[in-house]
Amino acid sequence: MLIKRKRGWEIAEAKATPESVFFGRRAVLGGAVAAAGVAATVAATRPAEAGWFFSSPKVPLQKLAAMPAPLDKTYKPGRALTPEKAATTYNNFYEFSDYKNCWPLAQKLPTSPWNIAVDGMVEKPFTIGLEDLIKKAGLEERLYRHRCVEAWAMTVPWTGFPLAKLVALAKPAAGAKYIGFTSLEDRKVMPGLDVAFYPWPYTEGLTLAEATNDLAFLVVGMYGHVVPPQDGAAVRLAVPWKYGFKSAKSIVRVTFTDTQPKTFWQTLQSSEYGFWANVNPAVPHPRWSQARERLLGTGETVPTMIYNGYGEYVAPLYADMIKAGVKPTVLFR
Ligand SMILES: Nc1nc2c(c(=O)[nH]1)N[C@H]1C(S)=C(S)[C@@H](COP(=O)(O)O)O[C@H]1N2
Ligand SMILES: [Mo]
Repeated sequence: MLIKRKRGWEIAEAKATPESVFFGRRAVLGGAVAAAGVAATVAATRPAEAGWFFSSPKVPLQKLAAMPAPLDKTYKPGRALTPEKAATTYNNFYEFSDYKNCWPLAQKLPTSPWNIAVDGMVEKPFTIGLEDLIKKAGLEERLYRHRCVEAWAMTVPWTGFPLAKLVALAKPAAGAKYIGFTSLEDRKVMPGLDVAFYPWPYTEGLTLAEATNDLAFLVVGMYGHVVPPQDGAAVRLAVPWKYGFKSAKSIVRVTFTDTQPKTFWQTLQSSEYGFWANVNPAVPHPRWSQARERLLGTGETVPTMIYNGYGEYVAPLYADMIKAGVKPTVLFR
């Protein structure tokens, strides 16, 4: 790193992680210079480091339906929940910064009102306000494991509703096969957008079959209250059997198509990040092993599970592809 910075509360975790993993995705860009540019932007805009950890994030609370919502007990997390502070102060949100401690920057995100445009191959394109959508869909709580491609992981109580409910509202046309997701791109509040080599806006995609699997969840809350900006307010995805980058944050557009949508990480580096990105401990990232993962909060490392442990629900989605001989590096990277 060209820029020396104090990581304070991050240090223990940084020590527990090889730098190649911790800084892995930045390194691929060969971007010492670029990274320095980001660091300079962050340094210029972030509050003084002293007191970060102990000052309140001042999350603007929306008047959403009551949380915590009833817990859906179908999906067992199988391990302790990550302490809230650990999960909400160690983030990937490149629109703000490629540093994990970008949460103070994200407090500028305007989260209310929040609208989602639904377009492409649907009966009739529309825009819906989030509060309206929540009224129609209802809310429930789910305890999900989350596995970042960088080999850190967490276990989070999310509040939201199945993505399938939005798909049903959208009434996709007969030929629609995929859904593309677009994240907010707001240069006034997101300094990371100035880093021009990233293919902004952040985009992701799922097949319609994946999107209507009951596990695919649209998140508006976390730990029993409104999801904080740094975790993808006002609405984000949780697709727990895939690497974390598939779970787009701060979604403003949902587009139904008959062709596989272009995604942010695949566009940036397709040899390392694919469209499918299903978790598999046996298929390494080109630059590191995926066999184990480090839990936020405790720093403990545990074995990674295929489909992040959700195989009983999602493996059938890929059975035909596997039978047809699709390469593991296509399905699991
Ligand atoms: N718009 C947007 N969505 C995003 C990202 C991002 O940088 N921008 N990072 C992704 C990655 S790599 C992960 S691991 C998760 C992180 O979510 P968290 O910060 O709530 O843990 O968000 C995903 N969604
Ligand atoms: Mo990630």
